[in-house]
Amino acid sequence: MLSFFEELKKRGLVHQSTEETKLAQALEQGAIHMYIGFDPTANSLHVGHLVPILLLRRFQLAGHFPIALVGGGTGLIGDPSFKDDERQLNSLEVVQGFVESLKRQIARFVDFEDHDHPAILVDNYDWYKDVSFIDFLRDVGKYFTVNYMMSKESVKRRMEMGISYTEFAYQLLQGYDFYMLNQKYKVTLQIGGSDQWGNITTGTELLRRKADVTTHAFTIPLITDSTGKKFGKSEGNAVWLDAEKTSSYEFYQFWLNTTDADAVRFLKLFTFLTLEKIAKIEKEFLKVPHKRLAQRVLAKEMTVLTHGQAAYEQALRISYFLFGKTNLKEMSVAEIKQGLKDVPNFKVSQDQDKNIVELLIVAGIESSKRQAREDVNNGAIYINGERIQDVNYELTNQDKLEDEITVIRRGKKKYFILVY
Ligand code: 383
Repeated sequence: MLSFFEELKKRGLVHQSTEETKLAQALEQGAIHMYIGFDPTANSLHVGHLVPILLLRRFQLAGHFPIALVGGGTGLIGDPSFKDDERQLNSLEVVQGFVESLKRQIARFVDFEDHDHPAILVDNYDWYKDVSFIDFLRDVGKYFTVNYMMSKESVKRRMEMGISYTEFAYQLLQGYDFYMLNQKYKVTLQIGGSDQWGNITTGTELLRRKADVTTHAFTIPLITDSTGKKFGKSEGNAVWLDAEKTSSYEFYQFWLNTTDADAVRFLKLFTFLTLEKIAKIEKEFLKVPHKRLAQRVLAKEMTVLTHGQAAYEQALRISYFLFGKTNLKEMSVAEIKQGLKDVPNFKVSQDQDKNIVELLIVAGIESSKRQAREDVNNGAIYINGERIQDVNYELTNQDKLEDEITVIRRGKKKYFILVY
């Protein structure tokens, strides 16, 4: 049997670490407290946060005590790590709003109510709101030279462009958090993405210098796709965990679109399927890659984890519908809208002539009457999934789904929506 740490390594979850034998030993010797931090920079986390969030869960399942830290304090400052520009400061109210959203999201993945191994949620604003500047400089700042702070890769790249004193000081805050959590909960391990190595080691250093304790740390590799691009964007947009920002259908599609070269690696990084199970899936997948078994399993696991079983089934239904396999009548308008988010919409006015040929023209679906008639005659036009071959057809209220829209399809895949 693989040890827990060996398994994490095999899954590709470990990049840099403090002395590995000591870290592996600490994990074998008994339950430890570990933490990962998330700054409230938006009202939702995104797929780039998933590996760390799921790591909290992995530690919990392995019998350790995970702590999710939400940076209500650090979110007021702004982490400069590998950021090209200085951050815009958000107001306290805005940051606190983000904190609440993040807490709710994290609770979906990590169990704060578990009897034996409850996870813990902390907000570093709880200690920063009362720390005085004088005390902080004396109790924390004194342990570090500016030279040490400037030597971090994450800060160095900002030296030419300029970095405010505020953001420069950020690493001391993250360092102090590790110290605080060690004092409060005996936290001995901090994890983060590889962008966090500098901030994390400021913490292990502070603990060594100020409290004479040895603590551990490791980072997760930066996840890139097989072309070397940073993971987590779909057509240039972030893929959010909040279904209001990225619908569960889009979320499902994002995973389904994983390339063959990435799919198995992503199963190891993101899902809770055992490595044995993943090896079996890989074998099947490699025999018939075009069936996309690995992508389908990945999309299912991730959608169920993030949005639940019902949302996954809905996403499947929407996909089938787009491939012409689900009857439109079995779908709600909300579902249709998710599936057809990017198709052209046309607002039909009250006094619009409702003849099919006329409508095809005004809605910009057809460019000429001749073409419109020809397509109708040839059976290329569908209204709400039903072929209409009569050029004299008049749309009525019966063609409105939930009194709101009509779906027009031309040919196999071209969709349009009429809105009333
Ligand atoms: C704040 C206070 C701490 C410890 C950590 C923090 C947050 C940290 C940070 N993390 C990123 C974020 O908040 O900025 N300074 O968006 C991301 N993390 C994790 C992981 C990651 C990092 O939340 O690499 C991706 O998700 O570390 O970019 O005491």
